Amino acid sequence: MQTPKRYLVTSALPYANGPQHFGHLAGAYIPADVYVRYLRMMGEEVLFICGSDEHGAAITLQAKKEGNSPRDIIDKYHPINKAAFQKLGISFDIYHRTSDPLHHETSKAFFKVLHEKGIFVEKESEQFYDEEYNQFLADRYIKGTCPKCANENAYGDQCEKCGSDLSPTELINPLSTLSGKQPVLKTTKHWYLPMGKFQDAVKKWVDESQTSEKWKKHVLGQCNSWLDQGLNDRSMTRDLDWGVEVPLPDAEGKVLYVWLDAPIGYISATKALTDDWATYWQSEDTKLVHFIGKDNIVFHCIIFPMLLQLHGDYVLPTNIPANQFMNLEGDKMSTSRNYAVWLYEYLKDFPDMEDVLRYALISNMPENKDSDFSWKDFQARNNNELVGILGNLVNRVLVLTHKYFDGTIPAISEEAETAILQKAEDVYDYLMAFPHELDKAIHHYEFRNGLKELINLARVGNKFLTDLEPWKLVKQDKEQTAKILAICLELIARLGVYAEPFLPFTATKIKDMLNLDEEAVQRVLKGSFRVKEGYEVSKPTLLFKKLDDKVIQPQIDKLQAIKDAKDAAKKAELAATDATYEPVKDTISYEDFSKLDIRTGTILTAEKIKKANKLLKLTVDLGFEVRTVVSGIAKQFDPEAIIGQKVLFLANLAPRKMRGVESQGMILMAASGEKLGFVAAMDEEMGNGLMIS
Ligand code: B3M
Ligand code: ZN
Repeated sequence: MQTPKRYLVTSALPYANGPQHFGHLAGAYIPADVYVRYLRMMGEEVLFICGSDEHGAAITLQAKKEGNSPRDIIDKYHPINKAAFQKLGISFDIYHRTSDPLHHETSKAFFKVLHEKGIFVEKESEQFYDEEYNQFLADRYIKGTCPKCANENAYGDQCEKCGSDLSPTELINPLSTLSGKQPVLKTTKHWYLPMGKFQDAVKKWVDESQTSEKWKKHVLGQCNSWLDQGLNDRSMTRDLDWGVEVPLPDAEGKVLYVWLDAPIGYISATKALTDDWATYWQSEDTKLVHFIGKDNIVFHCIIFPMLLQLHGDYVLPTNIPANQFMNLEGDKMSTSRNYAVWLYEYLKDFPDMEDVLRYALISNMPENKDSDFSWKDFQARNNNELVGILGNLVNRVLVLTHKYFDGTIPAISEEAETAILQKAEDVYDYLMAFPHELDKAIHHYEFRNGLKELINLARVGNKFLTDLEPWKLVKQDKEQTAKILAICLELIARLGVYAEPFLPFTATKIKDMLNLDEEAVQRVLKGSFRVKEGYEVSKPTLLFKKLDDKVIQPQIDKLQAIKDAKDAAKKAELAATDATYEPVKDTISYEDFSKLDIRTGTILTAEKIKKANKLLKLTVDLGFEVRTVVSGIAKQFDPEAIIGQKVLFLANLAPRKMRGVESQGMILMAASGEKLGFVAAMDEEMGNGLMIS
């Protein structure tokens, strides 16, 4: 795309079925907010759209759990989430709701256009039905064992353990979550999107998108893997009594699939915000960017774009910079186990510390791989970086300006000016380069790096002060001291301005203390802000305060208690099973062990071997070479599912022929009876060919 005329930025619409936690915030809301605030600051035209996703089984299941109606649920959680986002400075232009009549109208009209174009395929099929509750079961109402990874808690549409996309009939031992009983199959009619038919156009768009703005590797990887496997028909309607009614005469009791109506929610929210919505959604020079978590990639990168293409008159996203997941104290966040830090809790326990959370989450944002939030890291970042570097610099400079000059910079002679400017060269170099580096980081969706640039600027300021020691110099040369402080004030002004996207509350405080008005802010942005004689600053108030263990430890303890409960439950479960373990083999010497050449590797390709139902033929990248092996894992793993899997590989096992294929080594597996698992607790980035010793 040429330079865009306007930006349309969306954050995933959270289900209004519960409160939001740190993981959500770091995934789709903070990054979008940093991006949008930066664009606004640079004078771009931008709309920032979000709202509650109020349909789907996520809502009805929660209603059942709380013994309330779906309406009660959404009316309870919508305001909670809206308020938490607002408190944390997430600057949506609108936080809409998909239960709004305008959204229902918009979604119905969208569906109708596609229906009239003859895009959907009507199909009768057998679907699970709960005879006790007299209702068809939406995918999420069915649980069972995943056919790909044997996870016993897979849902009818997806296994959250291995990420496989499933259909309910694929589940082994499916059970209704309503009655807990085995459901029966019954015929029903639905409208399907034949995605296979339209996938080439999506593929073309995905490929071409990369020439204007490369997508993140993990996003593109997921898209290509979906497209390479070939897309299946996907039903766009559901048998459910909660959602947007299907606008057709023969569709009573049916609603639109939630993943059809939810993304249309971005459009209806824009409509609710402005009459000018079509300019945003239907002009080529709009840059549309969706911020989401990685579990939403397929919907935003394939299905919704396909629907938009088929509708025919909408812009498609330029980028979908999905984030990965954020863990918590080394463990996966989990709503069902209550293992998370909820935003409303944080806001209560840490009043007036919104920016500290933003800082900690951005510093640790899972931009390209999963990350981990820990309270110790939170504390350290607050104490060492916000208090120790940023707050310290601002405070020192303002205190000194008041102490020596009553808060007003005096006149400075030319010699004094030149003398200090020579010493400040590094500072100026950094000041000049900084806006470009920041701009690059933001436009590449590298918010962690952007924030690093900001804090480095404060580091440079601190070093400048420490090197030049104005508190000593002041006794001999007041003019030079004034110039040092003037330079520091210029630096702080930049911090105040450019902190806005990241730390909006702090940015305002700094700007207020420096008495920077809008016109001065503009000069800072143009790089032409200079502190001259008569420049006046207010008395400083502390920007951040130290957090001590007394405040942090209870948070750690709270999470530890949840972990302990989980471990205890696991132990009890193990004790209750009659699992037997192989006895430990005879002791060997280190020399014996060292004969094994075990390497790290990655599975490159996998295919079934004809007429051998247990065997897969694999190739494994060992870094220094690629090996072919035959492995007896076909019953447990689908070939497509294990491509890219990290493995440990016995590289010096004598080759042998199996079914006509020479097997050149062995993949190490953990085994218990028929159950098999890969043994490779390796970092994503760990290379191939490393020796295990
Ligand atoms: N509500 C899923 C989620 O919260 C879904 C996002 C909709 S975005 C259009 O993860
Ligand atoms: Zn699975």
